[in-house]
Amino acid sequence: MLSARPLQVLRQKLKDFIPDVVCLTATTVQFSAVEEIAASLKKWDSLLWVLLGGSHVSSCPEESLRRCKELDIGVLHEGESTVCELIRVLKEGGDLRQVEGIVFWSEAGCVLTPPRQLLMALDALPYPSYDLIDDTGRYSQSFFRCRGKTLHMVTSRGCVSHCVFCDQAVFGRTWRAFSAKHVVGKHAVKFIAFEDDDFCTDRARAIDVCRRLAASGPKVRFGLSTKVTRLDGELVSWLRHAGCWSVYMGIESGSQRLLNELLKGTSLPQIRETVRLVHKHGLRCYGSFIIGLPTETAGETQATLAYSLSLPLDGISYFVYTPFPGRPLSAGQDEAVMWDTVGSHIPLQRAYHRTYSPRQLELIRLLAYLRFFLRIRTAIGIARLAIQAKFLESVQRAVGALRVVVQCVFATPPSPDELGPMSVRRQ
Ligand code: B12
Ligand code: SF4
Repeated sequence: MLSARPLQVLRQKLKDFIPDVVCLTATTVQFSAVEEIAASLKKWDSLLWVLLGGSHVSSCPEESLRRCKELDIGVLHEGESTVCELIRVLKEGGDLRQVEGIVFWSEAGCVLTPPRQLLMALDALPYPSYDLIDDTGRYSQSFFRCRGKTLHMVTSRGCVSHCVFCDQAVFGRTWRAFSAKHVVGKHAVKFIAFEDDDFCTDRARAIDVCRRLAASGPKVRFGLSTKVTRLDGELVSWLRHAGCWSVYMGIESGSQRLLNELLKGTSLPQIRETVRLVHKHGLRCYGSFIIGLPTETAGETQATLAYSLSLPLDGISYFVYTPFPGRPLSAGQDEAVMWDTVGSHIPLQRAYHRTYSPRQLELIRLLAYLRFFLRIRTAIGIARLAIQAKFLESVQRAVGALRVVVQCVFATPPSPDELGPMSVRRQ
């Protein structure tokens, strides 16, 4: 739910600017906010073109337009070329069918134009105008902000892996990247959060980025996400040498059977070894886990929690499994997701699991976090971090994160009978 305030701000902007086209973006959990915004936009000016891009509409184009009647056009997959062409066609009153990679309604029904080819030469895209961001802190997660002025960058697109829960509808399975030279431009920041799906897909490029970062002016610290299978001693040394502060890995489960089912391509001993390696080089190591996977048994949930707590991790995320649209739902359960009720303000997902109720899953998650944060190792790490960085900000962050998890536990879980039209139910 949006508060009234952003809508008021938006209305004022519309009055001042009088646009012809409004572009919105949304992941699945943000879609309910899009519905609200699009309805207001059309109420204020019925002649506006309302466009939506991002992961949700790319995953389920027709369903998105069916669900939100105020959306005129969905922009699928990569948007840079499409939006330029689209604006030209709208301006000239041309034929929308000629624009690749969009979805819209015609009198004959829903039209899905052929997909647009992926952008391969990413360096050809205009360099972002970072100078237009007056206060980078406004757009940073507080977690990174406490490291100083932070920039978030996505330096590659696509992921070659096939983890079954992961939505790759926007950038696909073909990996492409900005060159190391392009990545290490002139940034007056203290910290870069590399938000790539898998920063180290191309080992040589990752080392090239490290080499250039190490050689460039004042030290910039950075954090990245990568796959467990990418890291070896030499690469981790390079990361350390270049100023890497944290490495985030999707570990997902403490059950080998579930790792195999997710097509992670990892093994439990290998994960442990990699976490140790990262730790040994003095980098902070973060791991994320999923609980409530479709065929997960109570024993496997316990195994995941025990395994997660047995690793020398500095930070942890536990997510409740949500089968996002477009991803295969694993076999063997009656399962449903309410896309229309997931909140955009908290990452609250409600999947119906055969062993657990949504509330039980949230409770397991809360207890897992408590167990992690009550470890002496974690407490020392947090205290150290708080001393190094801004103490108050660190405390606020911890309290904020805990509040979200508690909110998830006490939010009234909807019953399966309340499922809305966008729910996905196993046949
Ligand atoms: C970084 C990141 C985060 C960060 C954001 C930090 C930050 N400061 O931005 C954090 C950690 C907060 C986060 C949280 C979550 N994330 Co996230 N995240 C990402 C990640 C890795 C990069 C996002 C990004 O910046 N991409 C680069 C931009 C340029 O891509 P883009 O937004 O898709 O835009 C392109 C096109 O879609 C298109 N486009 C987009 N909008 C529009 C609009 C118009 C009008 C046009 C023309 C074009 C257009 O043009 C762009 C350029 O081609 C993506 C994966 C990925 N590779 O994109 C996942 C991803 C977006 N996240 C995902 C998920 C699931 C989540 C969470 C739900 C996790 C959780 N369980 O809590 C939350 C939800 C947050 C939310 N409110 O939506 C999923 C979304 C799947 C889905 N169907 O919704 C993704 C795709 C990961 C995945 N593969 O599963 N995330
Ligand atoms: S979970 Fe990570 S490694 Fe797996 S497909 Fe998604 S982005 Fe790639």
